[in-house]
Amino acid sequence: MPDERLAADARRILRANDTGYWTVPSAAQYPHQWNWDSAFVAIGLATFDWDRAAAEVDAVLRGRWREGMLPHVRYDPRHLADYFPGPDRWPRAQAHVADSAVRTSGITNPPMVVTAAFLVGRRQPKRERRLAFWRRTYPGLLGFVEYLARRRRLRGSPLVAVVHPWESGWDNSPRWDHLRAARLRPRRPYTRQDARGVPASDRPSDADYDGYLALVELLDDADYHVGRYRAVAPFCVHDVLMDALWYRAARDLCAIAEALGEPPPVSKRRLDRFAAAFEERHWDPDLGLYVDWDCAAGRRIARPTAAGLAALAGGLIGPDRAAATWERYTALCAGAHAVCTVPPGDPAFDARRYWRGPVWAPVNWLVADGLAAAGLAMEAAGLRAGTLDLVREAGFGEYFDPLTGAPCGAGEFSWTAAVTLDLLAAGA
Ligand code: 2M8
Repeated sequence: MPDERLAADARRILRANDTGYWTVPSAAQYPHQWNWDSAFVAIGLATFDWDRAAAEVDAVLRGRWREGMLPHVRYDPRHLADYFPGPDRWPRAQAHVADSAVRTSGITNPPMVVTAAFLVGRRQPKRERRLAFWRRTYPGLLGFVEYLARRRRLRGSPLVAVVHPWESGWDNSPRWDHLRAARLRPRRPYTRQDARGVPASDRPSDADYDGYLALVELLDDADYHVGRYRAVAPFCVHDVLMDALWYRAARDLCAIAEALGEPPPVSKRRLDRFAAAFEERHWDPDLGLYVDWDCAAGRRIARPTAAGLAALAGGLIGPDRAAATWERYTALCAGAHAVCTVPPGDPAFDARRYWRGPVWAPVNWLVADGLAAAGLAMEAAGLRAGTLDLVREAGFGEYFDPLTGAPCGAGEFSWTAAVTLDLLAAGA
């Protein structure tokens, strides 16, 4: 398929998924606004409709909590019956939302929206318009970066405490299998709705959902106070990708501040301290990969997944380590489409089950971005071209089977379309 046709299809999908207020990930499967989906969407929209891209960032900021958190879901009141869980599962969360007319979830997502705001701004050729966009979004972006640094901080570490698998965005990744093993059950009964349009075998298991809903209750009981939640909950992690994207967000925020003539919001000392803690907690010398840290058990989660590679996008992993982890991980995934979120030889690998193996376009975008920043230009170009080939062949699936390249999950998916547009615009 020629590039112009592919770009036209991607633009059509983003238009079709535009509610007029924000872009839904997929009208059928996810009818609300998702924080980090909208960040990728804004990057894609900026390639053809800058105003609409800027509005997407504004819409994420409108879900802001008084303490600065940007929630992972902002609900569309017209579609409450079409997605589970709705705002009624996060009752205490609603009092935290700065705008009392807005309904949100009670957890967050990796701060990609800060990076998206920076990249979208940079695409605006008119200096005044660019600065006006950054000027109006800066307080919300700063509030979010500081929320993660201050309210999600555990004693003795500058890294971010992640309190729910949905916050990571990698819901049922084997990285979080210790939650399943804890066999939590929610008090309130519930009915899943997520397998109405896609095969149940592609989705997280019922045991996973029990854990997700039980954590939601524990968070709500604690009124979203991490210290109180931690005292009773078995799930609290330093997610390698959340931490890497926090560091990236902090640096991108500093660049925005500089353009605005504001003092640096995060000092070099803080950044260096964060990077040192990242290296100490996330580097697994035995695996030769970056992995996650279980704060409850006080140990590394030694599972090989692509999260450690996507973390290259943070810009806090040196070029030698970047090259070595890329080589190591691609060797584990030889013969499969890049980048498998779990290597095919891993006992937890499942070619279609969501975050347990499949290829995801935004993950590829992050890995390629990180490879390029680490000086691995050829590898980055190869991955970008391979991602476009996959979409050309399979269409705009939510994600892809890494063994066959077949699309999985929902179709006409926004972040796949957005990443495609950005890769095409970059001349991949
Ligand atoms: C998936 O997560 C939601 C819960 O937040 C779900 O399964 O219902 C994940 O793939 C997540 O990363 C993504 O942001 C969201 C919307 O695309 O769907």
